[in-house]
Amino acid sequence: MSVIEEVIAKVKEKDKDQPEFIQAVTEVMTTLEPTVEKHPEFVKAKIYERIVEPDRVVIFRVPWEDDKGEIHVNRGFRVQFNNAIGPYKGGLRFHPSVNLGIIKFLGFEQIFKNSLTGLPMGGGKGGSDFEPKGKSDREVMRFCYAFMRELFRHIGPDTDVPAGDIGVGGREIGYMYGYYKKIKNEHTGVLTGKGLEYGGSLIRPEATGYGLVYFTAEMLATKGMDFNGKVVAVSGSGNVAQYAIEKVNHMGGKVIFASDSSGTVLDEEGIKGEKWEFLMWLKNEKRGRIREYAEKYNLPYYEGKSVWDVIRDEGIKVDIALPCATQNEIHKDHAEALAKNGCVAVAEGANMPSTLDAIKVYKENGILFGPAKAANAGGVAVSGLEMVQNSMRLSWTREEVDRKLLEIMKNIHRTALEAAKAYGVEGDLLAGANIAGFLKVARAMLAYGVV
Ligand code: NDP
Ligand code: 2IT
Repeated sequence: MSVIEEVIAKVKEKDKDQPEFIQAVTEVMTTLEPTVEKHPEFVKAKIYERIVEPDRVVIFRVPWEDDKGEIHVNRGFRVQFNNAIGPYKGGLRFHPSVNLGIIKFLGFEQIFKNSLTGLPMGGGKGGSDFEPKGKSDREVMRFCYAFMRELFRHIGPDTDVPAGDIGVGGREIGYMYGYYKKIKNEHTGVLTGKGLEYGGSLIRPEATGYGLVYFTAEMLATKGMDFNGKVVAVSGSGNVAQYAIEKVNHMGGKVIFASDSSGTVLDEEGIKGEKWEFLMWLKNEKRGRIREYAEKYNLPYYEGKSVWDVIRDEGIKVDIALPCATQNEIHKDHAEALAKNGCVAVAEGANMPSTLDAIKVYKENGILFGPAKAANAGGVAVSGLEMVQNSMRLSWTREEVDRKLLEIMKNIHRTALEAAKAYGVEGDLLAGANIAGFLKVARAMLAYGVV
């Protein structure tokens, strides 16, 4: 067995109740095979074994009171995975599906993603099995306070800097930051994604979606293509999806799908202009369902189906797929349907939206593939820029931040391609991103000795 196979086998045995973590480790580790031969020093220092073990995991009780005075108890998590190259950095997810394995997979991916941005950030992730849907603002506020009542002792601007993810947006960051500031009596950059009035960065809300489209444009350019006139499938209708749709429109593409966990709408005219504004209002102000978009514009709605189910079942042709909802939304049969219908590129806005089998199908069919840790790194990159602005106590303009974001996305694309070439897997963005992200962290770990 190779070193890599041994590491995967050990994780499968030790963390057998964590399928998503096993999947993420398998995806990263198998592509690191070419680094083993070139770096006996990593093998000797057991870097591969060490990198799959988090620095620490904090699990805590989150008791809170609803509007009727009834008490609820949720479980809180923060996985501080690796701080070799900077303070732990990564989002918080509030969703009923959250468990240790999901937070570990996200934290593990974050190590390599953050490394790829070129900014000094380690990898971490956290969250809770709390369901924000259907809760009043006051209930969300009490939950966020209760969550921060424990989390505050584990984080800090030079220690660990959380941000948003599924179920955590501007509202939640506001409540959590307000509570942290109150109990610590400190106004520091301990969270990113803050409001503009209290230390947030321009373009942070847009960053993941915009960055995804910038990255995809780089991928397309390698084949002499661009977004102009392309039909695009975006899944989800949250933060990442919303700004991905906006940027595809800017670039001359047409987005014909949006979805949520209840169903999918097909809008063959494209989600643009006043319709995009309505989507923003529906999801961010009203906090309604995508079904209401279909009803308002009298469009086909597919209850209980994902975007990828609809493409498969209805045989709909799309040129580009941008999954922006959640992990493992694209399975093998979905990927086969995309290939059959002429899709040329898949770039991941969500974290690990493609199963390992789906990724194989992309490869076999020559579909350009932009893996999450490269394609969606724009969000955390602008979080890094928010940290810089907080430290300097100044704020950059929209144009400055957007220009830096574009530069970073281009750089990630180039770095991944160069690493792929240097390690004998030319053109493979997945392997290249994993290798490039890994090398920086591994070298730092090596420099520290055995800690
Ligand atoms: P939001 O909470 O804003 O939106 C999530 C969207 O995905 C909603 O439309 C939601 O539908 C849908 N969704 C969530 N869970 C499921 C599920 N289990 N099945 C089907 N649909 C689901 O989150 P974000 O837009 O921030 O995050 C989307 C993805 O992007 C996640 O994978 C996240 O990890 C990743 N990401 C986010 C970044 C960020 O900066 N926010 C940065 C990098 C990656 P519903 O409303 O019904 O729940
Ligand atoms: O998955 C991710 O990169 C995020 N949710 C953003 C993390 C961050 O710290 O901005």
